[in-house]
Amino acid sequence: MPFKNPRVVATSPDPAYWPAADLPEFLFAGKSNVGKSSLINALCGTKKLAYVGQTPGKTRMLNFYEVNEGIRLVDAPGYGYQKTDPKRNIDFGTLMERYFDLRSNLCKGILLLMDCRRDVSEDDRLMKQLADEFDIPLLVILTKTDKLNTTEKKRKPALIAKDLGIAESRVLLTSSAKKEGTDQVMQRMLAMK
Ligand SMILES: Nc1nc2c(ncn2[C@@H]2O[C@H](COP(=O)(O)OP(=O)(O)OP(=O)(O)O)[C@@H](O)[C@H]2O)c(=O)[nH]1
Ligand SMILES: [Mg+2]
Repeated sequence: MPFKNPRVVATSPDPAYWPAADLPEFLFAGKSNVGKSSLINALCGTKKLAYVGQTPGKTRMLNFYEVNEGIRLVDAPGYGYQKTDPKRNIDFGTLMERYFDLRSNLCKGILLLMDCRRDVSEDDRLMKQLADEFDIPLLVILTKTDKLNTTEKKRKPALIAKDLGIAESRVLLTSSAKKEGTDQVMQRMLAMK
């Protein structure tokens, strides 16, 4: 069952326009094009909530979505995408700094998304460090598992967990395209809120 009654509550890089600090939040982070917006849509049972694009860098600011389960999903821009428009966009580091400074106490989990076919990047490691620094639980979501065969699906979580130095139970496999693993992600989020 997807999250109920998903709605956009804010879309801005400016904290003045962010929602009141009154609900547990989950931050969706990861390299550009990894499937953050697609996963949010899959969890919410819609294709239209978060903007999904063919070219990297579609999500440019923090997008806050609220669901009836009493949590907010926060869609972050992807890192590793350089083409910022200086007039309209602030860089990823500044945006994350703002978010963590103001809302790290609200953030009950960072969902660090990684393409299941790739290795851990330096930016992924930095994100993990941020989670440690602010004492926020981390869930690693390996995305696009429809691109992996069964053997690789079995192997990959342990490899990534070892590389990042986290428990294998913190690594989940998902395919937003096939709606696989999404129920498990929701259950974990609700248990963390
Ligand atoms: N095969 C497959 N493709 C996927 C899956 N999830 C997302 N994609 C594709 O990956 C591309 C990027 O998806 P987005 O959800 O926009 O990724 P994002 O991480 O939000 O990207 P940015 O906002 O640019 O950082 C799109 O072409 C999606 O259709 C999946 O589970 N399987
Ligand atoms: Mg996006």
